[in-house]
Amino acid sequence: MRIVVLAGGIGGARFLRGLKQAAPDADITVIGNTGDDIHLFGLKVCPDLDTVMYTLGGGINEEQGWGRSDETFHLKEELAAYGVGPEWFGLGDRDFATHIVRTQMITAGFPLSAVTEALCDRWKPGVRLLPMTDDRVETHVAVELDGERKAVHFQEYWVRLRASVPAEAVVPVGAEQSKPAPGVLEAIAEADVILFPPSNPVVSVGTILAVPGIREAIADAGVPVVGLSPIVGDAPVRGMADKVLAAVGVESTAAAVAEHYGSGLLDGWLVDTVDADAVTRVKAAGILCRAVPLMMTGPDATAQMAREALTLAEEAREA
Ligand code: FO1
Repeated sequence: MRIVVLAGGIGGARFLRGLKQAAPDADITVIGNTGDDIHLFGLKVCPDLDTVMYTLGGGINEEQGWGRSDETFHLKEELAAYGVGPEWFGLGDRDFATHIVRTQMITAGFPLSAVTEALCDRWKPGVRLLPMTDDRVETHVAVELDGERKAVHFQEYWVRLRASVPAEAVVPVGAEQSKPAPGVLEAIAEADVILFPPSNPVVSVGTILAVPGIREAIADAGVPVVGLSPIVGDAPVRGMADKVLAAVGVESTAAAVAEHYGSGLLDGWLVDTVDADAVTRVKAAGILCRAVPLMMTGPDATAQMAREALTLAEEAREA
């Protein structure tokens, strides 16, 4: 079975670990969000691609869900000693190696998709990891700071500001001019099922869908598209999805996110058991829906979620 997954960072990566356990023989292609990418210290950092690669490759810092395990921060300390910032983004020594290799290859003229493939040669994530595009797309957030309205890079909003101020707007800068990376549209066209994991619907899945051609390819793929709600009990399971959902006028509920994606895209939607009352509303939007446990409390729980998603996809295929 060929499965395509649109993944952001921590939630998407953890879901993928469960999907691999639930469907060990499946051929999984991950279309990774690159809107979180940031250029720091002359290096290109790709948080969501790295989180998928490290999580599935066994190098992730499990508690954090990002960055490398067994990290040290000597480079970060030395940079700070020189007064070279920013200090608010925690790049570890091991992680720096990934960004140096990536930047070296990009400077040599390799596209991000080729770079990602090369990095995955080491990590062997057991999925094909494609960036959504090889073009530069960076999500910026419009905020009101000290009485003035400004746009800050997503990472500054997320990490330095901890999403403590309302997001007035979320803009994937460069998305309109970007094109799907090699292999993305082909993977979607050849997929037997397409999954939206519990990633941020605005800055992760939403950003991937903002690359011209990807949303249309998924809508026209003619195979089941099933998503899992990142919102449980009217709150994001992790992160601050509610802050960016507000920016796009979507209430922070499991049903509202399904409606936001729409029946033109989604055939099925899983909500957590605490949101069982949302099932009727989601079905009324023309999307199959089931309430199952959605807390990724461990590999087995996550694998069960993935099985539920694949089951719902088969029901949608028959419907
Ligand atoms: N998240 C934080 O909350 N604090 C950090 O200092 C931080 C550093 C960081 C470094 C590399 C990397 O790949 C991810 C990092 N993240 C950090 C997480 C990152 O902001 C998020 O994983 C994604 O951008 C959103 O999914």
